[in-house]
Amino acid sequence: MLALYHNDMSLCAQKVRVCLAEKGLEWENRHLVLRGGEHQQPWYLKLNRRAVVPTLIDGEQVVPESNVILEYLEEAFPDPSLAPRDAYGRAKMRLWTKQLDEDVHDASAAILSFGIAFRHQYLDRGEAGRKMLEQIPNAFKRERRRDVIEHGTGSQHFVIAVARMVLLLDEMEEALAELLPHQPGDDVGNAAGRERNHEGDVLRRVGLGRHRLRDGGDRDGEQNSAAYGTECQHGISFRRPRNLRRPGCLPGLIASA
Ligand SMILES: N[C@@H](CCC(=O)N[C@@H](CS)C(=O)NCC(=O)O)C(=O)O
Repeated sequence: MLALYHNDMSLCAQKVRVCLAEKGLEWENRHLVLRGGEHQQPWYLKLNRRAVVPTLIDGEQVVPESNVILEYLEEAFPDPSLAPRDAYGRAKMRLWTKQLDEDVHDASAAILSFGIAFRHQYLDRGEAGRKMLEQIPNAFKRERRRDVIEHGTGSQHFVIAVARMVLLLDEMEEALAELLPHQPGDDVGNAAGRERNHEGDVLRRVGLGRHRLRDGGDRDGEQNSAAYGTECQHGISFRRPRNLRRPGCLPGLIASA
């Protein structure tokens, strides 16, 4: 029987649980408490040297890395298939999963979670939190995390992560739009309205409502202003790499270079 070391809130584990469910596979639940550092224990490092979840166990075989696990499950349990059948379709699929490993998950999604929420758990735990940080095996990840725990939304990594996530959402929207039939009522005006809604959604999702960025009135607003200020302080600016959206969708955060 399959077993999965995972965590309920983990994005990477969710992908695998969805895949297991879609394929109707039984699996043994081996839940790890990340805030308790269970994933950093020596016994788990033998299964997953990067000290992260998920890890799939199939008999004697140990498979870490969520995207690798998904491909493993697809090959080991091909029915029902969840991947495109043709080579080009699979290439396109891998272009999406590759982005997650390159810079979307660790350098962006995790940085947003830590900058807004999880940093408080580390800070509240004092020495124990510092120890957990020091035990992160990957030095790039450790130093990014150290910075975002210390500076929260004011970390330059947080600002970069917001821009990276917006780019991903734009690419997803573009890909999804290609699948949707053209609506008869579509015109430039409607498209602009949808675009504004999309931008508002993105900003709200990362806790950076546009109005808050501008007036910074409440407590969150102050933090958001801090993020904006940091962008200026670090001199980071982003040019939207595509002409899909009008420029300046994230005022202040994404400025033209
Ligand atoms: N590239 C890995 C990333 C796994 C990962 O970072 N998992 C997170 C949860 S989504 C984790 O275990 N975080 C604990 C930590 O970084 O200390 C994968 O796709 O499996």
